[in-house]
Amino acid sequence: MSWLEIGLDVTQAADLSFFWRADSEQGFDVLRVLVDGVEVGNSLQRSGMTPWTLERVPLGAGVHLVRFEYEKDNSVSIGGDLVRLDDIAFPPGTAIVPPPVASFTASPNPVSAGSSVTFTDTSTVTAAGTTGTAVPSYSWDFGDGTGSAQQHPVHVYAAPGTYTATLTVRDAGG
Ligand SMILES: [Ca+2]
Repeated sequence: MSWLEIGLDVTQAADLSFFWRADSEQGFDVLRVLVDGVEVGNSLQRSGMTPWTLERVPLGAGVHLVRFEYEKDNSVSIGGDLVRLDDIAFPPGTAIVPPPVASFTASPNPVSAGSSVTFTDTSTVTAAGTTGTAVPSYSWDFGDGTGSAQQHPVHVYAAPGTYTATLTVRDAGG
């Protein structure tokens, strides 16, 4: 699957517009458009051999994650077996949301095996969305084979050792 994601901070509700042109077999390879993780329009119509087609997607004011994804069926290949996108236009006054910068603290550190460590998220999220995939989400890897999706998790290391914890933050910016 190929995809393109754009985080948008929309100040005034208006349409996102874009042109697409499919060059593939009808109904097998489709272009999906998702706003905040929710599919919009009819992906089955964005398929087959088509001319350039203008499509508009209404966006409300606020932070949104727009995702274009192209799912290919590799068993059949017709034409270029691709879809093209062009002239993606945002509502006036829209800003692109920059990617978050992940950071955290761990306390206490070091800690005795069997005692709890509090991880505190200190990441920079420029513009937080309030719906679906635009909402910041957190993925922790504690380095001992376990993880968490909480923003500020508490973890207990069972065995002594040195562990490297990593945090991945996702939001409308990437
Ligand atoms: Ca195909």
